[in-house]
Amino acid sequence: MLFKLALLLALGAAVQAQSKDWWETASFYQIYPRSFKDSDGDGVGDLKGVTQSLGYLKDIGVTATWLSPIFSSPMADFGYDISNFTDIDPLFGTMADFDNLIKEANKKGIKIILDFVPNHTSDEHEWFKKSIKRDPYYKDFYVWAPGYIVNGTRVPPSNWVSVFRGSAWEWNSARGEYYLHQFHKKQPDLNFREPRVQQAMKEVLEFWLKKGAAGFRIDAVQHSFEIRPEYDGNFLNEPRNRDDNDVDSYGYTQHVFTVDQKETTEMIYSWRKIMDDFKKANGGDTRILMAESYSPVDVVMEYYGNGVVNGSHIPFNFLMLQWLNDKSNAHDYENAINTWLNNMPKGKTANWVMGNHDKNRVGSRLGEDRMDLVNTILATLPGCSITYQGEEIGMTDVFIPWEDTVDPQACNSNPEIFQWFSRDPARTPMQWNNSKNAGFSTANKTWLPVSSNYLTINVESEKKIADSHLSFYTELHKLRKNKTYTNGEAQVKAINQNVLGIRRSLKNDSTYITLVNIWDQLEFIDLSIAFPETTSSEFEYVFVNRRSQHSKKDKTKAYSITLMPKEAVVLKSTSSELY
Ligand SMILES: *[C@@H]1O[C@H](CO)[C@@H](O)[C@H](O)[C@H]1NC(C)=O
Ligand SMILES: *[C@@H]1O[C@H](CO)[C@@H](O)[C@H](O)[C@H]1NC(C)=O
Ligand SMILES: *[C@@H]1O[C@H](CO)[C@@H](O)[C@H](O)[C@H]1NC(C)=O
Ligand SMILES: *[C@@H]1O[C@H](CO)[C@@H](O)[C@H](O)[C@H]1NC(C)=O
Ligand SMILES: *[C@@H]1O[C@H](CO)[C@@H](O)[C@H](O)[C@H]1NC(C)=O
Ligand SMILES: *[C@@H]1O[C@H](CO)[C@@H](O)[C@H](O)[C@H]1NC(C)=O
Ligand SMILES: *[C@@H]1O[C@H](CO)[C@@H](O)[C@H](O)[C@H]1NC(C)=O
Ligand SMILES: CC(=O)N[C@H]1CO[C@H](CO)[C@@H](O)[C@@H]1O
Ligand SMILES: [Ca+2]
Ligand SMILES: [Ca+2]
Repeated sequence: MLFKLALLLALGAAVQAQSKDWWETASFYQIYPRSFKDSDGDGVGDLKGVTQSLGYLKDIGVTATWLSPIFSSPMADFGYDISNFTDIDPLFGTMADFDNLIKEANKKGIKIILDFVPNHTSDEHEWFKKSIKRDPYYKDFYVWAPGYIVNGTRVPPSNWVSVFRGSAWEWNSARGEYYLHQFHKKQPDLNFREPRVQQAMKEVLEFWLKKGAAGFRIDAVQHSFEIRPEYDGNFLNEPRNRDDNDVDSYGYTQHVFTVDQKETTEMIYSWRKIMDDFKKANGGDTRILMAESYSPVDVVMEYYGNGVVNGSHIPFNFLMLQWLNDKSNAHDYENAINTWLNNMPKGKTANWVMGNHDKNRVGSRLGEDRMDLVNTILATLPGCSITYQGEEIGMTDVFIPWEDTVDPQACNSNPEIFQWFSRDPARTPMQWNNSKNAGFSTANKTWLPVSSNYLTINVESEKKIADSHLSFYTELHKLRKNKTYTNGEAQVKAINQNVLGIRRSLKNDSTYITLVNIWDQLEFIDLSIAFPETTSSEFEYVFVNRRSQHSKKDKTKAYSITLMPKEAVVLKSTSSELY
């Protein structure tokens, strides 16, 4: 009897280990709603536009999306300045449009993740207005400090600098104090040391969970807490960075008191509990947290959990995005990828990110002829792949002159240096077809200009071409659903200076090998040097990019593989004995 029970339990555990939860193998897609699809011709994308495009997302293999903010906002930071966390901005539509989006997305099996922006609100939020008036409930909702009078002049509470340049402190004459804004001055920082703020934000999360959100992507988590104030209500200066003498530059100080305070991880754990409790109470699929933070690896790894409690299901992995550039070789790729895999706590899920609305596009950063290589790598690594809208069709940055620049991070600078800061080039409208405004909008003027390359780089045209960026992406994301990819082991190795190899294997199943030639020489590869188990094995080509001279179904021996410059291929073992 006991023996039978033990056997059943063991079997149960084995079965569980095999079947992954939806998010562990998801193909995520980031939608920047302003630039995705404009349904009403005002030049700005909206929720109805997203709903209309769900079929497209399904077709290309996307299983979950995360939407940049769609909430009420004066748009000083294009939606990251929220004036009401539980209402839809009219620019994007209505609550009914949101409900409809969820309904249609559910029908197609696509999860909708919302952007949660806890660090700050808009200065037009009711909470801030009440805090200014020292309303008894709201007075400590924000980070207020008196500052100093020096020789008759008022000076800020500390030398802290905003991410968007200039002092992070703004004087508010109505309250007679400074408030902290780590971003735009229209984005006052919430005070997470005030339990009422934590409660208010918990209610925001629960509101959207009830509305059907599958989880949240948490914005700028590392900025949530600041050091505690001094006895006089002011704050300690941050130490100077010797190599930056521009007082307005974010690099002027070392951010030891304004980012990565130890309370941050505890807060993430408490938000995770909200997700888990909601599922316990209401059933349904797991609701997830994706935490955005550009913190050091050891800090980010703590977001996963501490071995006792769980944290963010997916702390965004920005290592590839931050470490790789157009000079990187295969060893650099190996290092960026394995640093994450080797540091990740056992049993957690990896994720792979190469772009978002804050960074230059992959084709512009790494070279247009590397876009398919990058998509091949992201799709064949273990865990979640995360695509920023437009990367699947190979969109590139669009030059926006100073006069037309709208991003506050760039507008806070000057015509000489704005290009270093502007995030507009990666935010231009999605290119759907070769009609007016690339099919994005019927407006005469879109909020940012459409790229001039839209006649060829667009969804409709690329669908019809077998070796387009989009066809490759779609093919890879089908391949990714194979069991070896969803459940298998991974080994990532530079085969030489120029070629990266990714081996995916699963007991009793096919082994897959991704090979990408990052540079411009012809390469002759013996696979068994990197992956000894492959000696004398035969492989079949199951994916080839435009540079390849092979066709799918071609066979090759492991010891003699030729790769063209910038070629990307996936090989599949012809027998399953390789493991
Ligand atoms: C947010 O908007 C909703 C719907 O219009 C409203 O009921 C709620 O009071 C607003 N909340 C705040 C804090 O202004
Ligand atoms: C204040 O004024 C005095 C006298 O003019 C001067 O020596 C001192 O440096 C000033 N302090 C600051 C912080 O500017
Ligand atoms: C953490 O997550 C794992 C995997 O989902 C689960 O097995 C474990 O019970 C969770 N731990 C807690 C404390 O909830
Ligand atoms: C391009 O897309 C727009 C918006 O969906 C549509 O009105 C237009 O007819 C499309 N053009 C072509 C050539 O399909
Ligand atoms: C767009 O421009 C055309 C031609 O100048 C004009 O007739 C039309 O009214 C404009 N449409 C809008 C929505 O402004
Ligand atoms: C598995 O990969 C093969 C290519 O080897 C592909 O044809 C097939 O569609 C994939 N299966 C699934 C379920 O995605
Ligand atoms: C693999 O195949 C062998 C022989 O067919 C079998 O005994 C074993 O249970 C299989 N393992 C798995 C994990 O399926
Ligand atoms: C990638 C990302 O979402 N970055 C956001 C971080 O937070 C600031 C302020 O909310 C936004 O401006 C960025 O776009
Ligand atoms: Ca619109
Ligand atoms: Ca903060």
